[in-house]
Amino acid sequence: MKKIFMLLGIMLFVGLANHCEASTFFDDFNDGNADGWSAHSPYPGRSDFGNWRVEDGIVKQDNGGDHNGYAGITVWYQDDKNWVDVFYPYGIGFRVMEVIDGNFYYGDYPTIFSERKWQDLKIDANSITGELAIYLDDEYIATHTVVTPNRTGLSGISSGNAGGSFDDFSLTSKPILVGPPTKLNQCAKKGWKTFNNPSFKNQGACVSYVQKAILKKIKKAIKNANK
Ligand SMILES: [Ca+2]
Ligand SMILES: [Ca+2]
Repeated sequence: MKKIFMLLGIMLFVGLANHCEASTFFDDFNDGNADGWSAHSPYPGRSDFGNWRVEDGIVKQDNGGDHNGYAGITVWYQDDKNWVDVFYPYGIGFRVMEVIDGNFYYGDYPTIFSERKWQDLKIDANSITGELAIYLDDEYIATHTVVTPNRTGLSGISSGNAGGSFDDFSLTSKPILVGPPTKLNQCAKKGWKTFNNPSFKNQGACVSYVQKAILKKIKKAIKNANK
C-alpha cells in the first residue's frame, strides 16, 4: 500500500472562546481561500502535502495513489507520529486509525459504500473516555474507543490516494464539566470559581457543598460498617 495521505488540519481552539462554554468553528470555503488552515503530512518521515486547494467554494485534494481514494475526519493531530483519524470508505467501510509514537493501530466498521456522492461525516469525540461515535448521513454506524492517551490536537479533514472533496466543516466544542469538588482546599484561593458542575456563588457555598458530601460519605461508611 502506497501511503499517500494528507491532512488539512485546523487548530482546535480557533474560534473557540471559553473551554467552559459551548462554541463552534465553521468554514464553508465560499470566500475561496483556506486561511487559518494548515497542511500536515501524517506518515512518519514523509514531507509531501498533497494537492490541496479551494475551488468553487469546495476544498479539493487529488494527488493520486495506488488504490481507491478515501476521505477522512482528523480527530486529533499532534505530530506525524501521534494522531487519530477516521477514514471512509476504507476497507470494509470505516477505519479508525490511531498512530501512537509512530505505531499504527486500527479498528474497522462495516458500511455499504456504493457510489461517489456528497455525504455527511460526523464524529462525536469524547476526549475523556476516548469514545468516537461515527455517523454517516446522520445514521449512527459504530463507536470506537481509542487506546491513545493523546486526545488533544488539531482537528480537520484528510484525504488519501484518489483524493476527496470537502465542504461545510464544522467543529463544535461542548461545555466541559468541571467538578464537583471533593476536598475543602479545592474551594480556597478562588478555586470555587473554577467549578461549573455545580457552580458556586462564593467560597462559603463551595465549602458547605463539600462538607455535606463528606458527611454523606461518612454516614454511608458507618451504615455499611454496621451491616
Ligand atoms: Ca476562508
Ligand atoms: Ca462551500
